[in-house]
Formats: sequence, structure tokens, C-alpha cells
Amino acid sequence: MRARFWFLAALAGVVSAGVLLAVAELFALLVARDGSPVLAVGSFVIDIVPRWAKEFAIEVFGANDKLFLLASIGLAVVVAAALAGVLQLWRRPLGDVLLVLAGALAVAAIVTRAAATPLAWLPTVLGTAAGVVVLELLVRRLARWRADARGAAAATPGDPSASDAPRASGPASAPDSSCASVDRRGFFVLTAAAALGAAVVGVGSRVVAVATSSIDGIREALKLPSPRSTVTVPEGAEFDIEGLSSLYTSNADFYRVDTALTVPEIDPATWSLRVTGMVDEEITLTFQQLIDLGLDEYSVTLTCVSNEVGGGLVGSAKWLGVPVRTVLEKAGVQQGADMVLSTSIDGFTASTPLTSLTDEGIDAIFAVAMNGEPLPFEHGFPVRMVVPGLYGYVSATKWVVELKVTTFADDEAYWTPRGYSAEAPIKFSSRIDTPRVDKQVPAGPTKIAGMAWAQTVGIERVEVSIDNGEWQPATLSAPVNEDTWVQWFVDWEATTGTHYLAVRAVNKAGELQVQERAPIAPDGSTGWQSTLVTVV
Ligand SMILES: Nc1nc2c(c(=O)[nH]1)N[C@H]1C(S)=C(S)[C@@H](COP(=O)(O)O)O[C@H]1N2
Ligand SMILES: [Mo]
Repeated sequence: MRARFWFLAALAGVVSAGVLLAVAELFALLVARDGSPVLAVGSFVIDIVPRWAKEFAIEVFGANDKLFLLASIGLAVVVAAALAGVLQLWRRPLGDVLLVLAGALAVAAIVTRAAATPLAWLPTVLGTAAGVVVLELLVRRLARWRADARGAAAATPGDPSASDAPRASGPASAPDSSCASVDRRGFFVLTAAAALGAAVVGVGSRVVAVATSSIDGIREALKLPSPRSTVTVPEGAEFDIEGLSSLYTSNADFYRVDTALTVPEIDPATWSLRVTGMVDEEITLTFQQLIDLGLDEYSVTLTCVSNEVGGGLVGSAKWLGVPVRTVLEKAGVQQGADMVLSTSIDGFTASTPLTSLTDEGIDAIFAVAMNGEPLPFEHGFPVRMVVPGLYGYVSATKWVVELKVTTFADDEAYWTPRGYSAEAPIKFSSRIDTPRVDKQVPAGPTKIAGMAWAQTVGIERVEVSIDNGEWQPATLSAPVNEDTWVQWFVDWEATTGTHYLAVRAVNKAGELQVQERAPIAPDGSTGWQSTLVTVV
């Protein structure tokens, strides 16, 4: 009997929280799209979870790590909402207080986001008000129903639950059971209506928000001028070997790494880039002004610091872009600066050594196109940075909106306090693509093949060792440039049994790839990849 009321109170709490979120989503759709508390809180949590938890989630859930995060937040919300209902029945207005507290935390997460619009707080405030009203209405009915029921029970001697019951209004000697049934019906009708309303409004608002975002059309209609120069891919730059990665990674297959829970949607018409900090003159460039500086094509292989030996967080593209140097020159870099802090619209930052952006020999660019089309949204539309030779987290800022010329002593980027180095040149590496551990190789002539990269320096040689035998040189593809990976292969007469394959590279500076294993943190993995293959 009593347990039932607590359960219903928890239900009332969950329904009230549902109303809170639904109303917030509705007003987010109407007045401030970035005011969705669900997304803001999710992004906030992403930023505060410690590295080990992030790595654990990625390890266990792989690409579903963000889904896992959303599910965890969802569960936490349900538990907290149920608690609010129970508290409200126990001591009014404790439940209201909990809802308001949750709303306040969500508002804090929303307004502290880097790109928060002026009215972003409003949807959550309105949602919280609606949630409190619904909680009040539901739990009041529930409390009256309980009081009536206790009154009725008190009249029935021998019911232990009646002993501590407060007096219900009305004479106990004449328990009004019709009162209880009115409140009971009222509670269930209101609960069902609120739950249904919340589901329809909440889901509807999100669906409409996604469907009416016109940004897809804008990207599709975007016409970029043809580049002044294009990349020449030499004869022999690509082998036709089954299982070997292609020289250029298609946009669909390109790895994606970022902290963004939802991909920012930026209209190039409203995008601008500010150059601030230690400059002679702060400048702001519009998208048109940027591309008017002249587009050229660049071939660059990107690499993530999280790429394990033999891993896939590396890919190549032909980018259209403008040198970062050209933009910095317009602002005039002052003496003493040694770092450029680039900021994404979602608050992510990267610290890039100034010289990596200003050296004539390094093709650091603001990229606007990737493999022949405007940047895909996930890869930074409309503008991102690409800096050959540096891991993505210290250079490749997507959705970039600001460059601050500064010093490593004065400023820190997103990943620096999270266990990664402030500076991180790519450690050159080589990878076996085929044969793979999980595929059986038929005995007979075959090819061992893979990729190798040493951005800004170039790959001189790749060597393969079979069953710990002598290192034999692989045949290299003709390099497009020093910033782009190369393919390699060796012919192999595969004999039945299990074989041990290993690969290593030598760069054009004459250095041998580091053999010693290092983890990805703090500044990138090292080690020679080796693999066991089964020949049948
Ligand atoms: N805005 C933003 N830019 C970002 C990141 C990010 O989290 N947010 N991650 C960086 C990292 S760690 C890498 S490896 C590259 C990956 O670029 P891609 O997703 O286009 O492959 O983007 C970089 N740029
Ligand atoms: Mo990365």
C-alpha cells in the first residue's frame, strides 16, 4: 500500500522531468537552437570526464562511446527525477527544489559554452518552470489520495499502516472514499496526459529541429572557386593490391576524432575568423574574404595522437585552402610570440607552434574543401586547419573561428591539462594493411603491403621481416609529396603454417622508426608493428 505511493511519486517525478525536457526542447526549437539542455549537459560531461574514463569508454564501446555517454546521462536523469518525485511526496517542496537545481546546473552548462547565443538559457528556464508546475499538480493529487486512503484505513482497525497516518481533512469516522477515487483518477489522467504530451512535444521538437536545419542545403549549394594550382599525383603513386589502403581516403571512410557531441552547423555566410592576441592589428575575415585570398590544392596526411601502432586513425586527402601564414601576415605577428591558439566554435582549442604556421616550407592551411567537395560537417565545415607534421589535437582545429597569437607560457589548449603534451610532432610510422591477422592467406605467391608516413620529412625506405628473418626492402609507391603517406609492398611466397611479419620505416632524414613501444599519451605511440598470419 505505502510502497505504491512512493513508486507513483517516483513516476510523477520522471514525468515532470520529461515535461521539463520537452518544453525546453520546444523553446530551443523556437527561440534558441543551442538552448537544448540535453545536448549542452552532454557536451559539458564530455569535457569534464577524466581521460581514463574516456579511454575506457572508447575501448569498451568503440565508436558507440557517445551513445554510451548519452545513455548514462539518461539513466542519471531518470534516477534524479524519480528522487525528485519521492522527495516531493515526503516533504514538499524538496522535489521542486531538486528540479530547479537540475535546471540551474543545465543553464550553467548552456551559458558557459563557447558559442552560446544570448537567449540560450531561456528554454531550460521555461522547461524547469513547466516541470515544477507538473510535479506540484501530480504530487498534490497523490498526497491527497494517500491522505484519503489513510483516513479510510484508519477507520478499519488492525491496519498497521494507519497508525502513523496524519489526519486527513474531514472526519475520520466518515472516510470519504469517493474523494480518494477522484484524486486517484485525477493523478492517473494527469500523469498519462503529461507523459504523452512530453513525449509528443519533446520528440517532435527534436525531429523538427533536425529536419529544418537548412545547413545541408547551404553546403550543397556552396560553389568554391577552382584552385589556382592542383596537386600532381605522379605515375606509380598507387598500387592495385587487394586489402591495401587507397592513397586518398574517401571522405566517408576518413577517421573522425573530436569532442563534439553534435556536429556544429555553421553557415559560411555568418562564419568569420578573428585573429587576436600578439598582433599589430586584430583582424576579422569573412568566408568570402578568406577564399578571395586564393585557393590552392594541398595533399596532406592527417594523423591522430590516439593512433596505436598499426591503427587506423590516419588518412589522406586533397585539401583546398589558404596558407595560415597569409592570414597571420595580414594581422602582423609581434615579437615574443611562439604559439597560436586556434579555437573551434564549440570551444575546443589547439596550441600550434608559431613556426609550424609561418615557415615557408610548411603548408599549414585553412582548408575549405576535402577531396573535391566542401568540407563534410564532421570534418569542420566550413573551415578547418590542416598542418602537416603535427598531430590533429595540436593543429587541425575543425570549425575554427579564432586564432590567438600568444605564447606556450601564457596559454594552454584543450588537451594539455588532460594529459597530452602541449607540442606534438607526428612520430613517423609504418603499417601492415595486408595480410590481416583475422584473414587466412592461401599458400602461394602473395603480397605483404601497407602504408608509411613521415609528414614534412618523407619516407626513404620501408623494410619487412618475415619470421624474424633479415629485414628486406619493400617497393615504395611514388610519393606525391613529403606530407602524404606512401604505399609499400613486398612479394612473399607464403607457405602453409603460421608466420610472423614485422615492418619498420626509415625517413628521409636517415632515422630508423623507433622500435620501443610507447603508449599514445602523452605525445603519440611508437613501436614496430608485427602481426601473425595463418597460411592455409
Ligand atoms: N573543433 C575540433 N577540432 C578538432 C578536434 C576536436 O575535438 N574539436 N580534434 C582534433 C583531433 S584530436 C584530430 S586527430 C583531428 C581529426 O580530424 P578529422 O576528424 O577530420 O579526421 O581533428 C582535430 N580537430
Ligand atoms: Mo587526434
